[in-house]
Amino acid sequence: MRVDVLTLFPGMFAGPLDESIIKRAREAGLLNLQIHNLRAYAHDRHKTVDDRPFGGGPGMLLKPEPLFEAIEDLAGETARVVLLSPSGRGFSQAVARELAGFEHLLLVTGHYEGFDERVRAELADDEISIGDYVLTNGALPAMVVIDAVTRLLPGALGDDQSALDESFSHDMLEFPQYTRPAEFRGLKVPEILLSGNHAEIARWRAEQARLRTTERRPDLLEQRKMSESDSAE
Ligand code: 9D3
Repeated sequence: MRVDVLTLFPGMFAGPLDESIIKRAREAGLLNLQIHNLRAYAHDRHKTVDDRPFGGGPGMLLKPEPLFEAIEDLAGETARVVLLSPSGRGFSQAVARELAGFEHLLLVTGHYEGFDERVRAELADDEISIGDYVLTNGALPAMVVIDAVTRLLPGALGDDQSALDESFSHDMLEFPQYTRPAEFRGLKVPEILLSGNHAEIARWRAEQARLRTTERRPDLLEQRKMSESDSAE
């Protein structure tokens, strides 16, 4: 998969995408990632990329001209153009799966108060937010999307890890896990896990997962009920 990123802060991308699974996916040729500085597409000698909103109000907007030229240049006819903005639809595992199905993504990150609306209307295929909190710009959200999408590319994960992921869908939190030693600073591992009784262990884990999900993420159980009733004839 090819992923191009258009950003005012290319320096933010050095580091997080050069480690671990993303690093390996890039080295293996599964991910061809290129970071582009929007400022390189500015027209004037001051490299202006933003301006004040018509009608007044706080902050600045990204001007249409550099964005149009950059996106037309980088997207060609092939790329899925995805804006990162607080007004986007919520990112999720399901959206990551959708994006992983495209051969070429162009992620366009905003800042300040956002994009001139004509960019949205004419160039964007999708617009994504990673959650309801305010960040300083869209660089970290773009990296979150790249991370979640890359690990879904065939061959990016070890076989055991991907198989594990399939059986454990994202509608339940994980059960508590322990490793050696069986007692640490007087803190004991639950007896059942040392019993060797695999049926009992499976039952205990399922119960713990459900208790934890009820406590922390009741919304996940509600979604599960809804998808169960959806699929019942
Ligand atoms: C006008 C009020 N603000 C919207 C909540 C303006 C604004 C604040 C921060 C516009 C852009 C930003 C920078 N954030 C992003 O570009 C961004 C983001 C985020 O802040 N939270 C979650 N997901 C995303 S994706 C892009």
